[in-house]
Amino acid sequence: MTEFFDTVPTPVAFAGQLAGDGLAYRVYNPDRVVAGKRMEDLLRIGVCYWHSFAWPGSDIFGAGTFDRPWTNPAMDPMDAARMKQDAAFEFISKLGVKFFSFHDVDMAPEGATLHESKTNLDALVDRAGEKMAETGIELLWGTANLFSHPRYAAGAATNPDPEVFAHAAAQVRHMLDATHTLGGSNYVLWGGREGYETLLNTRMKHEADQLARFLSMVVEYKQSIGFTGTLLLEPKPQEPTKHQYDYDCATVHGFLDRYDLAGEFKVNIEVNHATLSGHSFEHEVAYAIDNGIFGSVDANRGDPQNGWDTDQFPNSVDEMVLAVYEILRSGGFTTGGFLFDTKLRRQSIRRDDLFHGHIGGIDTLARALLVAEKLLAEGTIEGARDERYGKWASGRGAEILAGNTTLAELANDAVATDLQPTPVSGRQEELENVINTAIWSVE
Ligand code: XLS
Ligand code: NI
Ligand code: NI
Repeated sequence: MTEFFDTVPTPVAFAGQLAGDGLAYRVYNPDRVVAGKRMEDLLRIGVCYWHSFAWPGSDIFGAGTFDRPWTNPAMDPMDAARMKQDAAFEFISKLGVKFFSFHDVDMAPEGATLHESKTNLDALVDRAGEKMAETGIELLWGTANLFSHPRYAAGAATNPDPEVFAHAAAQVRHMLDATHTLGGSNYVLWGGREGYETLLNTRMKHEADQLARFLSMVVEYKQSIGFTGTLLLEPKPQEPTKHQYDYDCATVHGFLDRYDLAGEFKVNIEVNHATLSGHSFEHEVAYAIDNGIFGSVDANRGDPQNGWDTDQFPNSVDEMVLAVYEILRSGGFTTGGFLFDTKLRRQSIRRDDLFHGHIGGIDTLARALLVAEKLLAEGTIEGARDERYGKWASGRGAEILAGNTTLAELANDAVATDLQPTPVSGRQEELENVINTAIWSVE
């Protein structure tokens, strides 16, 4: 078979800090043991099919710029899909990572009918299964594209038309089947059109009820086919829709609780979506972990000057390290991983640019992981947190938490003893220096 990435003859390997100009990992060493596990098993890196292979480099002002021959409309769509699949598996193998993710329409062309779309997808999924068996590559998650086609302009599960809801059900059922067949670790639902453009034509409560019905049906179907992967919702505050219902982790968590869906869904947190919602990435990760809904991560970042999803490759250890610290501290991923839902810049038109983007991002995550390991081993951050809340472990603090005292009793005691609490330092600058010292010193 002719190779698409022919300037990269062999898989990218770890070469350490002294690596020359060629494609090599400087930090990411799959077999290196970190906090008792192999780095590869902790990071669980995945490549996304859509931005890396299906997207031609177009934007809202201009056409595709990338060298992706299978996007040529003159090609037979199934031949094009097979060519794209060959390039995708070649890339993932040469990058030397374990996982990938795809939407139905990334892998196979939509047919004129749902039946034809299903036949197309089944053929490509079978072929993907063979390639996975040959290469050892695994599916991190599958998902259905419920946002590109004009039928979904007013939403999928939250569409005012139940026929659109049913169409979405057909796509999700099929992609759940495909994900199950391929042994996927998770199934993702990102509600890009589940929201509104204007309240003038929108019944929010009605749409929330519809969404909850849809998700309940997904749970029921998942159980009926024996799929044991994790169902994930991917929060995002807006874009493409003005307001999206899955705004952030806390909003999703409240929704799941309200509709008795807690325990059935976790979250797939995207760095860029976290910052779009006005939070830091580590805030979203810490919130999800604290509330038992942490699932997986889309590692792509935004640009602080832009208010949209630029989907850039992670390249700042500073931005990733506190989130990676929380993930490691809580025991790491179970079924999740770090998916590169990343886009090249539109001018990055060389075929090997896709390697440079991923390698830099993976090295950044690997380094953040080493820093997190060091911080955990040192224990300074956890020690400072323990000390700060230490008074809750006994005496008055423990009594309050155990529910053994009333507001009046506390008040009486405070007055009688003339309580004069002594302010203590939050030590923020000192702790920030602890993080930087670890970033600068880790090897
Ligand atoms: C878009 C989302 C999307 C999901 C998968 O902003 O990140 O790519 O991850 O549908
Ligand atoms: Ni994403
Ligand atoms: Ni995104």
